[in-house]
Amino acid sequence: MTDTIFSKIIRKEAPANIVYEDDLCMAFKDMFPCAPVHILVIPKKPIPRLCDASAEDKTVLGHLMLVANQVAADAGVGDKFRLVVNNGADAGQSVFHLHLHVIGGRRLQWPPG
Ligand code: DGP
Repeated sequence: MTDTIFSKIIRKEAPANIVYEDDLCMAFKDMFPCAPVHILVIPKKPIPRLCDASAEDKTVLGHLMLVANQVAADAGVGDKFRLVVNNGADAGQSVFHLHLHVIGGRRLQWPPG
C-alpha cells in the first residue's frame, strides 16, 4: 500500500486536530466537514479499504466502532450521529486508508447521494 496523508497524520508528520488516540486507532476532525461534527476514525494499521480487511482485523474493526461511539459522545452527539465508510473510488473514497466518518450536529437526510 502506498503512503497516504492519514499515515503521515498517524506518524505526526502532518498536522491534524486529533480528538482521540490509542494503540490501535486515531480520531481527528475532517478537514472538509460536511456537518458541525465530522470526525474521522482510522486504524493505525494501513488497511486501504474496508473490503481489504480480513478476519485478523476483527478486533480493530470492532474497536473503531466503539471509538466512533466515544468521540460522538465527547462531541455531544452520542445519541444522534451517522457512521459512513466509503469503500472504493466509485463509492466516493478519496483517501485509501480505511476511515469511519462520524457525522452529526445537524439533521441528516436519507438516503445519501
Ligand atoms: P473519503 O472521501 O471517504 O475518502 O473521505 C476522506 C475525507 O478525508 C474527506 O472528508 C476529507 C478528509 N481529508 C482529506 N485529507 C485530509 C487531511 O489532510 N486532514 C484531514 N483532517 N482530513 C482530510
